[in-house]
Amino acid sequence: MAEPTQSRTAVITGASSGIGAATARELARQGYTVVLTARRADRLEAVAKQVHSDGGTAKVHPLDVTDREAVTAFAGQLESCDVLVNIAGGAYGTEEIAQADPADWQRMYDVNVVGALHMTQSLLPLLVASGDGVVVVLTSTASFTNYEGGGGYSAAKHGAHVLAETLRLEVCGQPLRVIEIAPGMVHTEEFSLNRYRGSSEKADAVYAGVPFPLVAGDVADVVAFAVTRPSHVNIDLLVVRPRAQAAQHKVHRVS
Ligand code: 8X3
Repeated sequence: MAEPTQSRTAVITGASSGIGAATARELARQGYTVVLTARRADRLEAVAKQVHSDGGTAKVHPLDVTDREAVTAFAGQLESCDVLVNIAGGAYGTEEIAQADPADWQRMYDVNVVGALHMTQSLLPLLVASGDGVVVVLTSTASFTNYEGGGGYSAAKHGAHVLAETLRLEVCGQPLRVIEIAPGMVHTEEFSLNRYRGSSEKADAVYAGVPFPLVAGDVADVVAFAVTRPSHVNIDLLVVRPRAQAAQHKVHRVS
């Protein structure tokens, strides 16, 4: 059974939409005070409203995780932090290596890896001081495999996986759990749209005919499950895919 979560604080990055927003709502439902961070203040306010209407407590803090100074300032004004959920991330472009824009690769590395590094480093003292801290890194099945046109994203997600694995080794013995959640195909509002540079036709084609791809709430449910285990239980890595996706290239579609 999960331990009581009264008055514990969870900071969620990428909380303005998709998996981040769903995770914030789920953790709030489980009794956490959630601190919502992402760049878009208006979207954060909308998520906070949903949390409040569910009966939860949410605070909003607009933040770009790639901006080190802003992250340091954010951490400096937090009184406590028990859980950090690193969800901010994304894929930009589907070009193969021969044509890929290095700027896209840089951007993906910055948000998926360096952003999580900034947040984790800055909140580590509070997480350890809580006596039962949890760091979640949301990676991807792309952290463990490669596919054509996915090189930059996969490289970044491999990096995020390394961050989680290395941190777990380095903090062993301290009151801190490090959890990696690696989802496969998740149909969210923005992920594929960003990857396909705003083409909804191409973004929708990714999920065409797939009976029940995962949705944001499915992943939020898994994150909340992992976070709310008793404090001696560390779920190192949890891979979650829709039943229709047996492997990256093995997707069942119906016409
Ligand atoms: C996204 C999963 O299958 O698009 O993190 O690489 S996939």
